[in-house]
Amino acid sequence: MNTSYIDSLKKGAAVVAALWVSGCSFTSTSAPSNPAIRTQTSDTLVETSTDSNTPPSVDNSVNNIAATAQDFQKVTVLQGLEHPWSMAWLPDGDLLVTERPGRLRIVRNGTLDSTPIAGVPEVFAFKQGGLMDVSLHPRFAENRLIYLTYSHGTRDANRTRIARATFDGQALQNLQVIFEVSQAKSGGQHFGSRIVWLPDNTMLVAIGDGGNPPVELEGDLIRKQAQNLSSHLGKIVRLNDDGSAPPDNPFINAENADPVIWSYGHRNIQGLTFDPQTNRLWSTEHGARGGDELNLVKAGENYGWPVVTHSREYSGGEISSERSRPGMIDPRVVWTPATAPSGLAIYRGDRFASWNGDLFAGGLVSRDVRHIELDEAGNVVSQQPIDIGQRVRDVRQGPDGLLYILTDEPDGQLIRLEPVSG
Ligand SMILES: [Ca+2]
Repeated sequence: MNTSYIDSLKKGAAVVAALWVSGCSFTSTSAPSNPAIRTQTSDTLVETSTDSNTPPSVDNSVNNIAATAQDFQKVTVLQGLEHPWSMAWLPDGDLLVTERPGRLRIVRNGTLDSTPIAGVPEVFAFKQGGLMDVSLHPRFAENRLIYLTYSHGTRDANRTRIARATFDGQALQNLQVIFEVSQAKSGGQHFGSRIVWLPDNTMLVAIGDGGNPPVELEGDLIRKQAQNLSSHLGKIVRLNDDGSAPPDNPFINAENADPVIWSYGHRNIQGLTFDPQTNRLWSTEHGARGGDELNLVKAGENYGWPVVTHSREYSGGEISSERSRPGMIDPRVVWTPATAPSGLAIYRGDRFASWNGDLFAGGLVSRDVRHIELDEAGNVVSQQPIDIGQRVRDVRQGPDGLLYILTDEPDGQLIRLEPVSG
């Protein structure tokens, strides 16, 4: 990161309006580390999402622990974004933001350009679907490649796609679809589709299970595809940058398994982040009614859905009587009631020294960001809500070492958390 890069970010910072500022000081208590903390919050949940719920009775052993005191303020950087979904910084400090209805916006020198970027593919914008993730190729400075995920098709037949294009600073050129989910589905639920790059320049992309009952595929509930290794539904897939399967994928030689599959048994991952310092991949996944999960994801593993789950049907009935099973990986955190987690960042920086190595998970229904403190071994030792008061769709660490938040609203905001020196 060079000096001019930081300078341009600071220039952007100078024009923002601080709509509200609220310092927050965490009190400190202690508790033993626990690899699977089940935390109940006192938040009043507002049911505005298809993935909202009321709490069933689950074994909530509350671990009310606080992180090291860290004063910070929340600054509204921008507003007027229509259901923003994801963001990615360009090397010059400008920021790309997707809007779910199908627009790619750009923030130049701190100001939202009124003209969306041309060349975005036509998207199926319905319910949870539309234009979703945006991500830069790790070697963007050389190849100018940008990756987008989006839903494509109709209400009767749609699927998640990944496309890449070169960005010339004004428009996308040479758009190419490099991947699409193997089977079409109906309805507007559970598309995934976060992108994360690994150090070897392969990409991981989360794909949702296709939807809730009564949505079916091949005569059975579509959610069962999460356990079908020949389907992309309910998986994390690992791809080369051109969409092909890397030869060292876990199921590359398995019979009747799709070679791009990295992990399986996922319902709908909406937060995904890779920590290069520990080589750990973290995900947040929606349950139905309760049972949202934080998972530490490893290649080739089964994360259980819908065979084991803490979640219940929206009607209240059991999805499964099993919460855990040998050979399936238990979540590190279960959120009941659901937070509807979306957006996940591992913080690696020095602007918030006490937050280094911690996770920050947005919540659509909880309208907050959960600060999840990890120990060296990756065990969750505490979590604290940072109230945002709006549906949180994405959380990212900016190149300036600050945390940025997108809110999923018709007039969505870009919010920044900044440290306040005591
Ligand atoms: Ca699970």
